[in-house]
Amino acid sequence: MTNATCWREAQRYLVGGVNSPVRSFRAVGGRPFFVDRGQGPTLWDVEGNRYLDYVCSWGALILGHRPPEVLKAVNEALERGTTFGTPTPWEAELAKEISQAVPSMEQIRFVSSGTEAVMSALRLARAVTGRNKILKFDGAYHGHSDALLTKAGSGMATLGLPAVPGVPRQVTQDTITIPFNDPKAVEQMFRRHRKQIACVLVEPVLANVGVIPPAEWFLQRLRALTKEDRSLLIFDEVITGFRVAYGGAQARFGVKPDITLLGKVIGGGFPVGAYGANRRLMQWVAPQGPVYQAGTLAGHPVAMAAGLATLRALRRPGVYSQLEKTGAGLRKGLLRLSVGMGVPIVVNQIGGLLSLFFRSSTIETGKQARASNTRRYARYFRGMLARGVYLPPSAYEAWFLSTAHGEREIEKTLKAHSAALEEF
Ligand code: KE4
Repeated sequence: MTNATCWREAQRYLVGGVNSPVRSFRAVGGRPFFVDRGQGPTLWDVEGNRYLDYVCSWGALILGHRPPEVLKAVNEALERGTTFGTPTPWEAELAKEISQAVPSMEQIRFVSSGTEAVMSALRLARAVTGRNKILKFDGAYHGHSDALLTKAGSGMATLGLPAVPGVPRQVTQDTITIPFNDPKAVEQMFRRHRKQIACVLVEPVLANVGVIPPAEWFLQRLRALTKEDRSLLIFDEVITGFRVAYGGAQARFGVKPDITLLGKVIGGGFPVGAYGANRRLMQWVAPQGPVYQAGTLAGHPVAMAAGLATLRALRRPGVYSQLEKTGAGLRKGLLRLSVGMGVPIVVNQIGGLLSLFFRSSTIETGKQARASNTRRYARYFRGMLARGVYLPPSAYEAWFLSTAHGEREIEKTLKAHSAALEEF
């Protein structure tokens, strides 16, 4: 079995050879490799080639591949069965663990993806407020539900899709998109659409157009404006949740949203999403209330076990300071080497989340990120891959570090970085 034969088969039976567009290498050239297995920070493809993994399943694997405590929990769960379609104790156990870490999530509903969490939360916000307008930010990506497929990040930015056919205008006409970190735009929108906005949906750290942390005032201002306007503030923490701090971005920045969305890390490598809020809001969700939302495998027992084992491992002292130290060390090394070689780059980093842009001035908005040199990123990506370092195959995706990335991995990355830039 070779990467080439796998790719031929994949293209025959799977659209574009992939099950999610951003995996297609379309934006960076070449074709994807096919993974045979992973361990810690490393992937091996079907030909035995080894890669240092900075994608980590798009952020889900914060403990790296096959962490022993997660494997143990999953195997124990499998001894009892796979899925039962009934309540199990583990759903409430994981919900309790999350709620203790993220107190704004008094009550939680598990779903099977981040997209489902987002679309359910929007439905809830519109029901509770009786309003329809959604305010979101240019470059953010909140999954692929119709109302949000306008000026989105991630795969839409990667493939340069400004809008998506098949999404009726009527569905997106109530979605307002403004620049992230832009004080005037936010104030203006709340004036123009006073008492019409159901919710502000924000990635508290933009991570789908590259990584862009919030300006000092940004999240606090959104909180104040939504309170005043009686609209709801929704933090999409599918990426930042349990990544930038154990309590997520809301803990790190001290701003409490009305509704929080989670995914990735809380599933420990299995398909899980979640939305949660205070009891008053969540009581609107069926079967308690009229806002219908459901899912065959929601709260999947094996996924709950994997998520619980992951969060318990993340609770250990020093985990986040280690991620911060590794992330900051990598950023410093990348910048130092690039300056020495006269190749201007920007590296935005927060905790174990970072991205590298080929651009000389700072990047604080989606527009500035999109003005970075993506052709250079594509060449850099190929140069790094040829040296066994697998970066996200898109200039608009984040690099995800895991607790399995240590000194040795940073050294290998910086060595490859130097050699790849030599070729510029
Ligand atoms: P999923 O439906 O892909 O589980 O989650 C959607 C989603 C929601 N909110 C945020 C902030 C997200 O980043 C995502 C999904 N993230 C992308 C990576 N940037 C998923 C990768 C992919 O689409 O294959």
